[in-house]
Amino acid sequence: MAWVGSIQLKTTTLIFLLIHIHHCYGEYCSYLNGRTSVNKGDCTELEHCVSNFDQTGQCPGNQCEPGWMGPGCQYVNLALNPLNKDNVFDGDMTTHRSINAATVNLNGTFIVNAFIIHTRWFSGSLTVRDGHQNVLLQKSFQLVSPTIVLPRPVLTDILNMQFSYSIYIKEIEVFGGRDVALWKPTNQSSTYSEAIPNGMIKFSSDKAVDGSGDGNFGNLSCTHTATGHSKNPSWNVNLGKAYSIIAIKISNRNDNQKRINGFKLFGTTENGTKLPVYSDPLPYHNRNEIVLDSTHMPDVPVSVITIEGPNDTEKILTLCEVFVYGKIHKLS
Ligand SMILES: [Ca+2]
Repeated sequence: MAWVGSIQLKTTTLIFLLIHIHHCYGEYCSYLNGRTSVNKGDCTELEHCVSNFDQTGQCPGNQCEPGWMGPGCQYVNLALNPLNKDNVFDGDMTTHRSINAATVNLNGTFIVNAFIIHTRWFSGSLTVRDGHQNVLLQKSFQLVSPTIVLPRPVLTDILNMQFSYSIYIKEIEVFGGRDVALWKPTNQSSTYSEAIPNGMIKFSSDKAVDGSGDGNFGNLSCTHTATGHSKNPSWNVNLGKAYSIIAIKISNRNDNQKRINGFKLFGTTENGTKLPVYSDPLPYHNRNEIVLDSTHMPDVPVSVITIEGPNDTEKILTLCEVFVYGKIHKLS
């Protein structure tokens, strides 16, 4: 009887837990450390909060993971790139310096909507110019870590910021896009699967838009087309509507990195025209990620992104994530 009683107790506990989970999270996107993890059909964004986001989908105190910013921490920080070798642009709030001017190289031409200047206190004027010295903003502030929205989105590759005096700055983040491919419908020409003790694992096409760029193949967040196919492998994502694309970042695997070499990327317009966007050049070398900035992007909005695999001997296309940063018109 004691054994039956134990089963009954466990069953009761399980039912209680299920009711508790449903009560707490049923009406909202579920989350783990600020990442939406399940019920994603009801969620539209992946919040990159430091802690769990609240019931409105916003991050408490707007505290975002390094490299992310904006409402719900869903926008990418364009200042965080290898060309800005300065502790004002390293994504680390514990490093800082005192400056009266800053030049942000965006590593490509992007639409910029806003930026955040993380400082102790700033009471003075700020002038922001683009790479051609056109004044984009001139304003006085009395704020700690002001979020500054430009009067209109600006297409530029450089931002020059001039402060009225030297101020202590922990970080400058530049707001420039959101991943419009996240959780959108995907397809691939074939799918590789692997046997495990309790069934099969499929390295399906949706793993390239699950929000994780984890390059460890064993962590099950990368796609893989079937082996032994003679035709060129391909993968695509349907964005649902046409977006002006400002950049695409492809996360590659940590191993077998050469499989991405020689890929071709296309964008398809809403009227069905398939435009060549990028053709991977020779010679090849190993890459953790491939960033295609706006200089590669088509001039017209596209609604489908297609990647066609290399025509090498293996003919395997494997992608850990395809981040497609679409143009944003406003902050919310
Ligand atoms: Ca992934």
